[in-house]
Amino acid sequence: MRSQVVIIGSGPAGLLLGQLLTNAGIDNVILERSSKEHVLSRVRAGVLEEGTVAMLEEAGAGRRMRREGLPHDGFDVAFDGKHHRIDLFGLTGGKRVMVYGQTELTHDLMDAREAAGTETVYEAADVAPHDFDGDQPYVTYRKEGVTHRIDCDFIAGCDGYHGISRRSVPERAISLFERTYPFGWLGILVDVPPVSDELIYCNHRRGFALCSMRSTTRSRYYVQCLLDDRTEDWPDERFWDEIRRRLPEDVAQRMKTGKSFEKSIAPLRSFVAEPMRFGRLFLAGDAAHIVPPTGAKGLNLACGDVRYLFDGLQEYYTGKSAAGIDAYSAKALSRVWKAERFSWWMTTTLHLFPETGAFGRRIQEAELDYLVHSRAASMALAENYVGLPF
Ligand code: RFL
Ligand code: PHB
Repeated sequence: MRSQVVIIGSGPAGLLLGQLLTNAGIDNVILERSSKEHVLSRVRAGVLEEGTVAMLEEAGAGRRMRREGLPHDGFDVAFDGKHHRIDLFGLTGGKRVMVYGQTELTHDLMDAREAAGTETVYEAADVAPHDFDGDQPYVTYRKEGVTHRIDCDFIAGCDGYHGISRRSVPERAISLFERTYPFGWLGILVDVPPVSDELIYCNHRRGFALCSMRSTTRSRYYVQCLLDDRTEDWPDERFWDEIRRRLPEDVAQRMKTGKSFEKSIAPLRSFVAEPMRFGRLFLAGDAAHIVPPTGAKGLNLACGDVRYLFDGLQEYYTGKSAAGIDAYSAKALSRVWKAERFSWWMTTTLHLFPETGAFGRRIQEAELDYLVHSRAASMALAENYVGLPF
């Protein structure tokens, strides 16, 4: 079998790239290790930048998001028992974000792909990219005990942090940059109305907390937890008790609680692989970089990579120029590092780092006080949060 582009992974990066390629008449196949149901069961991101929203629309998969997504013009930063609004719309000259779950976005892109009749192979085992340093790359995989081979022009490694694409690159050809944080996020989903119309990011002596949502009737809440905590350590009663202690009094008092139907713990990590292109293999999304979720950047960065990669591939096929794909890695990394910086900064400012001691705590207090009382500092936060331009 032959396809112009083989995409490894059907997360947001792979699906969005696939849909843009299909619409541009460039044939592609997605090879996904898991089942469709498994991919759709992962609860992750919730905040989309305007650029991401525009790309979903460009891909023809934005209709439900426009109908059901919640546009947000600001969010609150809470500390020291008080909360302060960051007016995203006012501070950025009219930009906002869209609250719409990654699960829904993935669903919409899968539906669009099915409607277009483009192939996805789910439960593809032992996917392996080959010969991408030459000009006749191919990908092999196993399905129901049979080995298959797809010859292609290009391979897009959109298979996330644990994928095979990055690990297929010889060690000497790749540089890795990494920082891990000494805590995780415990997140729950619960069908009660959100405590506020907008998100609340909260710094507290007991640790970070975040109030987010999926709809006007479904809340998504997080608390900073220990790295070795397990969900069994956190029955709902403990979770509600803890998040209420961290939030400002007025917020804690009006918070509606209920039985959670999803609970998971995620470690926090900053990670970048350089470069993002190896001959005819391109890495995009979490396969190339990870940010801690505090800045809500992971999914949006994946879509930013897809912007540059799709434009480059389209230029290659229609304009007969390799300039776009040649510039891909440098362009993507320049944007990636800015989002890495922002996510690291937001994480550092809002979480409890016991090892930094009393000095670290005072610096954090000064940073937060400066942030909410200086228009320049608030503007810098807002500009990064709504997303730097592509
Ligand atoms: P994904 O979503 O991990 O998809 C990769 C896909 O590749 C498949 N795969 C393979 N397929 C074939 N062969 C192999 N060997 C394979 N290995 C893996 C996997 O099964 C999977 O289907 O990567 P992608 O597409 O790059 O998308 C990245 C985003 O999912 C990620 O950055 C975000 O979820 C991060 N994130 C957030 N991002 C935001 O922009 N805004 C947010 O508000 C936000 N909140 C979050 C987050 C991530 C979180 N966790 C759990 C890490 C909140 C949390 C708690
Ligand atoms: C979420 O709703 O899951 C969410 C929102 C904002 C973040 C991270 C996660 O910064």
